[in-house]
Amino acid sequence: MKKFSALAFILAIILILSACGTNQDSSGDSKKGGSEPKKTLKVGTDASYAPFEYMDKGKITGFDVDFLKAVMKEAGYKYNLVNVGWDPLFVELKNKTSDLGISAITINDERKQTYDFSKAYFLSTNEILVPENSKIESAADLKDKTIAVQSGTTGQEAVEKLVGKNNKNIKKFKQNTLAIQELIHGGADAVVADNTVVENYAKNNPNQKLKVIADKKAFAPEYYGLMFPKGSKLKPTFDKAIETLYDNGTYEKIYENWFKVKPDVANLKA
Ligand code: LYS
Repeated sequence: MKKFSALAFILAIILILSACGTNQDSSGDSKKGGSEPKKTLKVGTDASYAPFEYMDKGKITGFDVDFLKAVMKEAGYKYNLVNVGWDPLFVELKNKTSDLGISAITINDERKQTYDFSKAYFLSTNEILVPENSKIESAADLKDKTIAVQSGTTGQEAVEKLVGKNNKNIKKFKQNTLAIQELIHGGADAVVADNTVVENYAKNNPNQKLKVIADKKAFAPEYYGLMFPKGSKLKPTFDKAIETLYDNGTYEKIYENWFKVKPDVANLKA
């Protein structure tokens, strides 16, 4: 009798456990049928960098936002996208109070020491935004000019390389939109930021009479990635999801929707 009830007990446990497994699978949360329920991820961003992430009618909108949605669907995660701001985003990921960040974040060696990155998902480079009548023609002309940048960006870094790290002519702002406002109000001669962002601004605000200057010799190509706390277990899952979006045409669709041209997926995958 005792033996029987012990057996029944074990059988009951096995039944309960396998029922849990089925539950997980049928919830549609997990494509791989992982044994642990997936938590809702907190994703940090700086929603002042159109067209990647910006506020529109109270909602965070942009290419990154659509890309993130597709990646999360593919990876089988629920998430909350939170506008934490640029500098705080790095703090959040360092302290692991966010699970990942998406914010037109350039993958570079310095950041790689403290954070992990996904595969690349966007090709970018810095460019110079100036008034239409500006005499600035290249990065070399930025010497002795007042330059506005978003602090803690590769734009700031590039400008420091050009004019010296502690140069007083560099004005740093918490948001790129504030750097552009400084230019418009005459407090700066130029803004250096990601090409897509400055081109987007000049095009969408024709009455501000701005133009954009590219300088391939001064500004190197950069790639955006999702940024994770160092050692995050999420990286392989998200790399795989991004690869799938490249292969099944979803990435191309989202990209074309925002930029009206086809992306160079082969280059991004390389
Ligand atoms: N891509 C640049 C960087 O990672 C600028 C990003 C700014 C985002 N608000 O530094």
